[in-house]
Amino acid sequence: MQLVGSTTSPFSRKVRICFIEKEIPYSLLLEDGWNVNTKLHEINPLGKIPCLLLSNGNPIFDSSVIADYIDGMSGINPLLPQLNLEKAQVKTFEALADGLLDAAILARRERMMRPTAQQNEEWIERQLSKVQVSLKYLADSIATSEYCNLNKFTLADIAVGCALDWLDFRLPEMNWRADHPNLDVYFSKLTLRPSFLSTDPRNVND
Ligand SMILES: N[C@@H](CCC(=O)N[C@@H](CS)C(=O)NCC(=O)O)C(=O)O
Repeated sequence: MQLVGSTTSPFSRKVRICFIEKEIPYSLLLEDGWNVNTKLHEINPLGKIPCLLLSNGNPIFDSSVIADYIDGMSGINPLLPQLNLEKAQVKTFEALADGLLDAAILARRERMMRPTAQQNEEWIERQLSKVQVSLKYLADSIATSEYCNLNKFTLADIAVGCALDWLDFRLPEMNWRADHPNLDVYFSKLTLRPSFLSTDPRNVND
């Protein structure tokens, strides 16, 4: 099984952490989703990473579907609860973390791709305000808990941890710790997990 992804993509990181937590071997085929010459659309019509290639060559995307699939591959260290409502709550955290990243990435790409005078500041602000509101929602929901859901490590924590760390990595000026010190406490414990340490996007250059 091959995961087409990158070491800096937060969505790729989310599924890599799932593989590690579930102790399932995989190989990472490096691909930059933003490269203009990418051939990604040949395996994922949306042209995005991550994309999981099964042994028969069939693709599975996007990251949320891949994460769910990985969790179902083995009974050890379940990342999604069995109960329908609890599972929906975990997946809502995942959707929030992924959506926060979508907005933050859109804002960053607008800044990166155009000269300052041509950037649409209103668009950037619109995206960044989604990030701010989502961070407040996360801070209020997690409060002083160790995990997002019922004091148990789940996919929700993987998704939220990847999103917070990506903000540190790519948009450090957002400085979410200043507004939400409780998220800092939550995040500091989470990032001590070997699965987070071994997928730190700062450790490689690509
Ligand atoms: N909803 C998708 C988002 C994936 C995504 O946005 N990946 C970025 C890299 S971090 C990408 O490949 N972007 C290329 C593009 O949008 O053209 C998922 O969860 O897998």
